[in-house]
Order: sequence, then C-alpha cells, then structure tokens
Amino acid sequence: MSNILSSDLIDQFNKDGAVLIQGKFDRKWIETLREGISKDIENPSPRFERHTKDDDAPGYYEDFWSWDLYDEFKDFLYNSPMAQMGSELLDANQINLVMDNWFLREAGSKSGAPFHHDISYFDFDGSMCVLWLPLEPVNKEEGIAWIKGSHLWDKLFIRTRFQEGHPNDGSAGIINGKTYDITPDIFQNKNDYEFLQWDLELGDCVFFDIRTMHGSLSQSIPKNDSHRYTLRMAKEGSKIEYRGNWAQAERAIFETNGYQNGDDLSGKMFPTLYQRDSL
Ligand SMILES: O=C(O)CCC(=O)C(=O)O
Ligand SMILES: [Fe+2]
Repeated sequence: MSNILSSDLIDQFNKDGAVLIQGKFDRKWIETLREGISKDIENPSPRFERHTKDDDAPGYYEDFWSWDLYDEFKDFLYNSPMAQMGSELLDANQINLVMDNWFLREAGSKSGAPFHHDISYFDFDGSMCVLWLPLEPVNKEEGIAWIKGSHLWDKLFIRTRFQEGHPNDGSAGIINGKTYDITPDIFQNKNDYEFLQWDLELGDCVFFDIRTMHGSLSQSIPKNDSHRYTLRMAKEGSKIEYRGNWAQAERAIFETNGYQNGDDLSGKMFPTLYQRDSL
C-alpha cells in the first residue's frame, strides 16, 4: 500500500512532537464521527463526564472507550486512513488501539483542557501517538496548543484533572522507580515555551506524540460548538505498566476485561487496527 504521509511530515512529528496534517479525512468520516458522537451523547458510556461545574453554564464534555458502543466509531477505527497514518509516524508494523475519546466544548464554555501529556493518564508504556480531529473548522485561539519539542523533555508529570479548576491527581514523587513531577505553570511562564497552534479546516488533523504537552492556551471563549474526536494508538511492543494509584479507575476497567500488569496492548480492549504489508 502506498504511503499517505511525506517523509517531511514524519520528520517534523519526530522533531517537534506534533504535526498538522491537512486534508486526509473526507467529509464522510467527519459526518460518520458526528453521528457517532450524537448517539453517544444521547446514550453515553458510564465514563461520560461533564467537566464544567455550573450546571447551567455551557459545558465541556467527554466520553472515552466508547468505540465498541457505536458502529460509526468502529467504522472510523477500522476503515479510515487514521491507523495507517499512525503506523507511518511511529514506524510501526502494527497499530493497536489504546483509547478513543471525544470532547465537546460548547459555544460560550469557559472550561477547557489543562496542560498535560496523555502518557500520565494510563498504565501504558511504549511508542504511542494521538490523533486530534476537530469535526468543525477551528481556529488557533479556540483549539489546542502543543509545546514544541516537549516529547523529548524526558519527564513524567502527575496527571491534572480536566474538571474545572484542574486539580492535580496525587503529589510528586518516585513511583515504581519513575520520577513524577507537578506540571509547571505554563500560563505564568508562557514566554519560556514555544507553542505549536494551527487553524484547522474540515478534514485537517493534528497527530502528536503521547509525551507531548498540550492544552487550551488561550482564554478566548468559543463562539461555536466544537467537537473533537481523539484517539490514542500504540506501536507493537507496547505494554501495560502500572503507574500511580491515580490511574486506578482506568486500571479497574481493563482488569475487569482480563488484563494485568505486563500484558501486551492487544486483544479485546486494544484491538489491532492496522498491519503493515511485510513486502
Ligand atoms: O480537544 C480537547 O479539548 C482536548 C484534547 C486532548 O487533550 C487530547 O486529545 O489528548
Ligand atoms: Fe490530551
């Protein structure tokens, strides 16, 4: 099968930790995902959350691990170009699902994503990347900002919750031999970082390394509802590796599904989405 991505884009992903990829998802995929999300909102998984405290205010919502609830999500996972793009970026022979989710930031919502890297949220270790695909055009101000090169900091931060106020989960320290730090205050020190931010048209996406720091940088309030479908995927060799107690809720979900520490990210919860031709 021929490649989707140029070697320049792959180099940029490796160097910067996040890359804008334009025009690879046609209208059909955008509509399929919108349909999946509207079904999920009507009938969400038990993991659905509203991150905005005031019940009357426009909200910031998410659901995750809901890919097997709706055919639209399954169709996207197995039949869109997403997994092949992940395999080209990670130079992977095989791509497995790590976690799907979607976010909805309603027009007027004052809440958004804290600065974080996705690696902290899971008991997983390996080479992984994230797809961020907005389902409406979104400008720099209302989207997400990535800190250039932060995937190479060689740091692990304790996780920050998405609930308004963005509390930390746990405190800094050494856990299972790894050092966890509190996320630095990015807002107070904006000048110390170089941010990657893009205006995205329909069909554009951002792929980023699971270690890259990102969040809502601008305080600007969105004028329109903004849905984004996001998906984490892993290269072969990725494993379950227990982290701090903050990941317990997610751990309980995969333990219920028969997984334990050290297992490969494969099988029922982490299906194979793509295999590279051996020739
Ligand atoms: O789109 C958002 O609001 C949050 C995105 C995010 O943190 C992610 O996709 O990992
Ligand atoms: Fe994230």
